[in-house]
Amino acid sequence: MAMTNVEMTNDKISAAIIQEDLRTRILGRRVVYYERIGSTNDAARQLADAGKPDGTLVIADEQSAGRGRLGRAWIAPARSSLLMSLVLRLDLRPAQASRVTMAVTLGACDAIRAETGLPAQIKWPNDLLVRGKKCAGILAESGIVGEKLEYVIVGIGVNVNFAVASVADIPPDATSIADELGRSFPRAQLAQAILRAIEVYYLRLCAGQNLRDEYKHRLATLDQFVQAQTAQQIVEGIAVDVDENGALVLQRANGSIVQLLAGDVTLSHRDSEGTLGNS
Ligand code: BT5
Repeated sequence: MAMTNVEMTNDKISAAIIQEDLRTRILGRRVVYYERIGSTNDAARQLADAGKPDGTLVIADEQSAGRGRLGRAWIAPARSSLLMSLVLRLDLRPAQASRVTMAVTLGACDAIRAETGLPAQIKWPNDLLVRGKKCAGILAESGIVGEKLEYVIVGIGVNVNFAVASVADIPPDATSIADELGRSFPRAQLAQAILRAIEVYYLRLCAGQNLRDEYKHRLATLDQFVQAQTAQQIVEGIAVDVDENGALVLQRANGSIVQLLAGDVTLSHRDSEGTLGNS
């Protein structure tokens, strides 16, 4: 879709705007807003290290060093996106930290669906897709002291009011809410809905419930043949399940089962010769 300027004239974000009629119990009860910052995840970590409470939110209009996983960059034009990070403190073991990613990814997915009507889906482990294109990414980073998970910082980047094709360095398999809706969408309204939706899952997680079934049902790749790139290897197989810690369970062609805790997944297909290719 050709859209050159989808920036809204009055799409302001501030701590007061986010907190107005927010109606959450924990998330966003404290908000720190920056017009421009390196990375909201770094700012949130500093606040967490300084003892700021569960649910503290950092939100920015622009990042000069926004990042994804493995040192990758997260690109967002100023005032175009949601760029925010939560300080979350809950009683989990370090090995269970990815349950927090599940809660946040689920909440963001539900809120985008409910607010915009767009068919958002989860791409394991931390992306949101609309019609197969990435519109949001989640970056969770643990704060571990000794054996204890002291906090988890979860960053959420959502492409909202810009034409993705107009921004260099954003890959072509990305999209924005505005690209998909054909009109801009108020960022603060979406941010509030995301916080409310995450909180529902977060409270369930804190109460000891598991989010595996909900997460699984929103997965774009369930029952599909996928190729997963991990730090060590490339694994191919059918994505048959997700375990309680969010690990992707793949069934390989020889029937063996592999569980992946982290990685990047590409949807693959078998061509007529039965060999594999990416789509
Ligand atoms: C992610 O990493 O998708 C996590 C992104 C988290 C961003 C938020 S913004 C607020 C908070 N503060 C931060 O500094 N970060 C978080 P990953 O799965 O590694 O994907 C990164 C890859 O996505 C890049 O290598 C690009 O290929 C692509 N990418 C970069 N910007 C994008 C965008 N705006 N939309 C879609 N894809 C993008």
